[in-house]
Amino acid sequence: MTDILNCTKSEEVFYAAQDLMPGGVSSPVRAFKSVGGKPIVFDRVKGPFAWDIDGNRYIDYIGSWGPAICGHAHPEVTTALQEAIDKGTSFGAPCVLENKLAEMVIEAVPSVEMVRFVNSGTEACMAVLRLMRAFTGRDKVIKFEGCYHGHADMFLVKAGSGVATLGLPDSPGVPRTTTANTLTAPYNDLEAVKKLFSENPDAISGVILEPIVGNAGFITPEPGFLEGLRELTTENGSLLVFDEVMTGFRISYGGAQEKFGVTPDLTTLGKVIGGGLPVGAYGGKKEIMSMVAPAGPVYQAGTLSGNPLAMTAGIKTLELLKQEGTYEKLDSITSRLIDGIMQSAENNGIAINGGHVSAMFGFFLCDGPVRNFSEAKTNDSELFGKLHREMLHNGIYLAPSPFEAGFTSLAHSEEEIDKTIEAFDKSFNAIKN
Ligand code: HOZ
Repeated sequence: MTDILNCTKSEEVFYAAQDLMPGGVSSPVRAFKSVGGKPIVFDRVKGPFAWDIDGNRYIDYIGSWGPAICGHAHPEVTTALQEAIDKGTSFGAPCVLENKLAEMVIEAVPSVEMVRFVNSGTEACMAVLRLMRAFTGRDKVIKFEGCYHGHADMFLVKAGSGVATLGLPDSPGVPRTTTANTLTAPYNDLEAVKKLFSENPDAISGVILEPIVGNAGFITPEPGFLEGLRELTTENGSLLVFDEVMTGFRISYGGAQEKFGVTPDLTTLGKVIGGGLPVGAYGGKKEIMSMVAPAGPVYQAGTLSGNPLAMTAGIKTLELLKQEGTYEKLDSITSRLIDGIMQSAENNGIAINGGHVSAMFGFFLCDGPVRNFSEAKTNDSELFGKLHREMLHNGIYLAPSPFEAGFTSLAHSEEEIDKTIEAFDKSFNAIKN
C-alpha cells in the first residue's frame, strides 16, 4: 500500500473515544468497520476539502453525508449564520425565517403544498409514517430492501446505510408487533409490490421509497418503476411517499420527483435543506398535511424545530442552488468523475458498474447491472475495503462503505475531479491481482 499518511493523532483520539462513546462515534457508519483501518478525525472543512487533525488534506466526496452541496463552509452561508447568531440560536416560537424557507420548499418541490420542519431525516420519516396511517386509517407500510428511512422502529427492517454496512440483523429492541406492519419488496420489482397489495387488501397505508437509492450504494429506478408505484398506490387507496432526504435539491432543484416527473402524495426532506445544520421536513398535499397538530389530530412536535440558525443556513443554501447553471455544473463534474472512475477500473481489469444522476454517484465492484439490494451485495467488499484505504492514502475521502452513495458539490472543480481520477488510477493499479 502507498503509505504517505501520518494519522497518529487521529488514531489517539479514536482510541480515547472508545471508552467515551459506543464504538467511539456518534453515528455507526463513521467507524470504518466495513472497510478496515481507523477513521480519520476531522479538524476542519472548506470547499471540496477536509483536513484531519494530523494536517492531511482530502478531497471529500461525502460532504457531511449530503448537506454540503455548495461546498463546505460556503462563505455566504457562514456570513448569514454569523449575522443570525446575534439574534439568538433558538426561539421556540414562530419566526419569519420559517415562512421564507417553507415558501421556497413549496415553490420548488412539486408534491409539497404545506410543510412541517423537524430536525433530521429520521424524524421526518418517523412523522410521515404516523401521518400515512392516520390519513388512510391503515397500519401497514411497504418499504424496499436496502432503502433506509432513518432509525425509527418500523423502518429497521431490511434497512440500508449503517445497518447494511455492518451486516446487522433487524435491531434488537424493536418489538415484533411493530415491524409486523412493515412489508418489504425488492427495489425495482413492481410485481412484488402488486403481490403485497393483493395479499393485504385495504390494509396498506402507503409505499415509501428513496426515488434514487443512496443507502444500498447508488441504485437508480428502472424506467416505469416510479410511474408503476404511482398507479398501484392510487388504485389501492394508498399513499406514495418519496424519501428525498438525499435526493431533495440534489438531483434537481425540485428533487427526484421533478427530475422523473412522478409526483408522490408526501415527501420527506433533510440534508441539503439544512445547509449543514440539523433540519428535516415533511410535506405534501394540504388535505393530508392539515391533519398534523395543531391544525389536526396527528401529534408531532419539536423544541428546536424551525430554529433561526437552521432556517438561515437552509434559505441561503437554496438561494445559492437556485442560481442559473447550478445543476448543469453539478451534472457535468459528476459525469466527468464517474466516467473517469469506470474507465480507470476497466483499464486495470477490475469489474465495476456505476453511474450518477446530477450530484449523486456510486459504483459497485462487481458485474452488473445492480437493480436492487441483493444484487448490490454481490459487490466485492474486500476489494472495496482495499480501494477505500488506498484512496485515503492518495488524499481522497470516500464513504467508508459500498452501501452509501457519493456526493459532489459546486466547489468540486475539474482540477479536483482529475486529481481524484488519478488517485483511482493509482489505487486500482495497487489493488488489482
Ligand atoms: N443517511 C446517512 C447516510 N446513509 C446518514 C449518515 C449516518 O447514518 O451517519
